[in-house]
Amino acid sequence: MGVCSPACKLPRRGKSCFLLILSLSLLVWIAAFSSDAVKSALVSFATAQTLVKVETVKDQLHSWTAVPSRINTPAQKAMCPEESPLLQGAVKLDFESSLKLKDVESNNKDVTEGEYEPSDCVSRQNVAILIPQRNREKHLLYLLHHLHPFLQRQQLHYAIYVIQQAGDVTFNRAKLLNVGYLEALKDYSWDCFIFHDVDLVPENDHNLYVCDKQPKHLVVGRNATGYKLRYKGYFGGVTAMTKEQFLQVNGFSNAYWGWGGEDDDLRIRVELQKMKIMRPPADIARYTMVFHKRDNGNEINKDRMKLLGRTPQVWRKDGLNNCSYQMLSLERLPLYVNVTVDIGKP
Ligand code: UD2
Ligand code: MN
Repeated sequence: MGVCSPACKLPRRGKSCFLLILSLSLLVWIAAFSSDAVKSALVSFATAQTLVKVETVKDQLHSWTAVPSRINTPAQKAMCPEESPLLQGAVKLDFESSLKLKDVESNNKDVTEGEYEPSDCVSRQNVAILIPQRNREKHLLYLLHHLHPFLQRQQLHYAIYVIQQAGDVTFNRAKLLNVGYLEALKDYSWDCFIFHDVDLVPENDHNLYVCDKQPKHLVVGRNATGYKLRYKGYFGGVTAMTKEQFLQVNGFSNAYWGWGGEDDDLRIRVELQKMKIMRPPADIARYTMVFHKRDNGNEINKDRMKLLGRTPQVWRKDGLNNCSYQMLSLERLPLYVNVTVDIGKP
């Protein structure tokens, strides 16, 4: 048995109380007779002690009054399954001439300003759909009518952007898609971009609108071509690239005015980066193209072969990094973000 002070004879709890009082009086005593520096150090020490005490009391209170946390905080959403249980496979498409925008809006009440996300799980990718458009309002209506439910069945967080070329100078699909990419990224850091013709409606919802390790071409076949790939290397219609893949190729060229060539140019850019184009199986990657004639203002681009020849030399300087345009308006409509832009002229 060693020598024992009166303090050690007290019960454990009383002992720590005694020690606390002793040290606090010591602090008060030093504070009263010491320099300002020592004083402020002591004050912060004492404050810290008090905070710790308050926190401990709070914790204690919480444990007495706590209700199960799932009632207080919203449940953490799990990742959506790898394959959505909502997929239907081949779906019957309808192109009713009486279809109205109001009908499509009322069928898609969960879409806000063109954006949707699943309520019960976290989407595996965040996807921006970019649609270049001029004077194709009816096609846009049919596409919205089918695409919104299609994307929702895929359990995606997505937003649809329609990029309208203002004026009537020659159309430039590729440059509009560059604008769409740049503008959509101002809203959200989308993982994946789908570059989508306005007149192509997907027939099978197993054709997933997500990006892969390589750029994806989603149109293997369509009604007008007997559902066959038009030619080897064909990369038009609907394509999917991640934010990084598209940046790596410097986007589309801005130099293709009128019909044709811009899709082949993008393929060349992809190949120059040693990326490999992937395609879903032919029985899934099927589209119906709404019938149309060649538009006024989108005549065949006679320079396209010449332009394609110089892509390996110019792609670094012609693309996202020199895409100049003037935004005329950005309207957040119920079913899509409507970007109207002046992209200049050839
Ligand atoms: C093919 C490609 C398309 C593109 C084009 C050549 C397929 C399925 N599609 O489409 O991706 O490479 O050849 O440029 O092979 N547009 C308007 N208003 C216009 C003109 C064009 O909105 O006045 C838009 C619209 O989104 C349309 C797209 O540009 O779907 C392509 O134009 P197109 O449909 O006239 O050309 P098409 O069907 O030959
Ligand atoms: Mn077309």
